[in-house]
Amino acid sequence: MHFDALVVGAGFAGLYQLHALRDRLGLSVRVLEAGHDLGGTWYWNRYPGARCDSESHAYRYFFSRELYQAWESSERYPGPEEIRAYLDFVARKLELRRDIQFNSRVVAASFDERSSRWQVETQSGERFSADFLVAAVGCLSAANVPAIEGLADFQGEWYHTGQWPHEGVDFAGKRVGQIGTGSTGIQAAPVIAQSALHLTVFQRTANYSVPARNAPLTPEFRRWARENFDEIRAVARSTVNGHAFRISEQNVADVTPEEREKIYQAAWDYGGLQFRAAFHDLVTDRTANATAAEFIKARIRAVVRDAATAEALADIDHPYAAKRPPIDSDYFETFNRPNVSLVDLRKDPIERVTARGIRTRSREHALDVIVFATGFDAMTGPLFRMNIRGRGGRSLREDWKAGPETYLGLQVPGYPNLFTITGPGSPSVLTNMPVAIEQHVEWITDCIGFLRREGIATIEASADAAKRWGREVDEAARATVLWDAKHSWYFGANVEGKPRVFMPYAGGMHRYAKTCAGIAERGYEGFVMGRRRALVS
Ligand code: N01
Repeated sequence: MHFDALVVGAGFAGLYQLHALRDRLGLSVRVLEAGHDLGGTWYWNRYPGARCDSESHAYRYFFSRELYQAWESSERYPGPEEIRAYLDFVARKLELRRDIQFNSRVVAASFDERSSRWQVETQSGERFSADFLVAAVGCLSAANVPAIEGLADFQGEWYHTGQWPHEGVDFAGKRVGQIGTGSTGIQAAPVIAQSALHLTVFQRTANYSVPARNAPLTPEFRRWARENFDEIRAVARSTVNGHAFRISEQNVADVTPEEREKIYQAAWDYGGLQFRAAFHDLVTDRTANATAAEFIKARIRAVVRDAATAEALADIDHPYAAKRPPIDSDYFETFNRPNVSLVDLRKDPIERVTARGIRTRSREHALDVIVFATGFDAMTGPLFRMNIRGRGGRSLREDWKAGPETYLGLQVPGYPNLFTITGPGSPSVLTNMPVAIEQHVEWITDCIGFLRREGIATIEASADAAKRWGREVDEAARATVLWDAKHSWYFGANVEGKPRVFMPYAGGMHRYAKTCAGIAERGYEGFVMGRRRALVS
């Protein structure tokens, strides 16, 4: 079956890409989705406590005022069910489902140079071809279960948070071990602890967290959001991170220590990712950052009653927000429960999983359930899973052995007509994702529209442009404290054997969007265009 464009993935990115290519350009489009339904990350991530860290009035599409104003969010942060309901509402409004094929995991995609077409195969052996292939596979969709010796011997149940059973997991009366204290683990632990007999949290790297302060949205706020669509969108599209809040223009050094504490306290009380916006220079100045780090560490010590546990939780070895900063609902408070304990893996590392539980250096922890909140093979993993092959049969996995090489995170040299929405080298995971997704979808749609109008068959990033962009991605990260946390998944450090390359673009969403727009205006500078259609035999 041939289509003008194939889109892989039916999350935020795939749905909007389908709408844009089909309804704006009039292309024939098929979306291939591995899951049984739409939702992308929110289809898979149904673990206890799962909730978006972006606020509901910003975690939406902004491309249509009508869509925006027709949707009502119920809480400050939307949960997976509400996000899936929202995406279903969008899909119904735009009649998207008829062009989406579920249960269709792409297992191979190769570029045929003779026809300048992509040949795509799904797990069930179905084959498709297309002029354009758009990977809308998300950045965090390839679950990372660490290769801990002995897992096959474990007699209990185990789950990865990113592949959570749809029917849920009953923890009542069970001894649960949770490995991982990233954004996911920090959300999951308080909820698991409520029903488990005992929860043991295995912490490798202590982490900052700020209270989310989730709450139902008042009718006044919902009305305000509806009526202020233009302003909310303008803010989200003009900040470094795509969120609908402004970042303070004040630097830490501009205020007295007393004023600083008041500002942090107010941000703490307000809750959420806005804590990072309390001062202008928190992610660019290490001295400034240290004041935020100290403030949070002091809160941890104040909340957690057991001194040794408090010390292990506050023993954080990287600047605040150098790793993705979680937000929580009673995470640190959870360690005051009598049925919760913490194992500091830096002092007492895991040796193996046994039939009965997890053995650390000092003892065996008997468990009925192990929860892996161990994150993802981020950014490159979802692309590798598609076994992408470009010109001359070259493989993406091989080409990226030393780290991803892209131009703007949108295209890869040697892979014509392949677009990667929020690919490595773009702001992606450092932003409120729908904003980054919309910018990419619109750029890709404009680009394909341009190619069709001009009768150009192929577009491909030049190797030089990709090299130059790689240096910019590197320099942008070096200018921030994100460069300091070499053990973060931004560097691929959570997956054994993965090259340590900083993957997202840390120069800011607004600056990036301007760069992309300028490149398009200058006739797609840095891209190589292929033969005109008329010449294709
Ligand atoms: O994954 P992570 P995540 N032994 O990689 C530990 C987004 N997100 O699923 O730090 C022991 O951050 C690992 O330890 P260390 C968000 O972008 C969004 O929590 O590598 N421990 C770490 O503690 C986020 O950043 C939302 O030393 C091991 C944890 O597992 C991203 O998803 C919610 C280990 C993994 O943390 C990923 O978050 C949730 C091992 N072998 C997530 N391997 C919302 O918006 C790994 N760890 C709500």
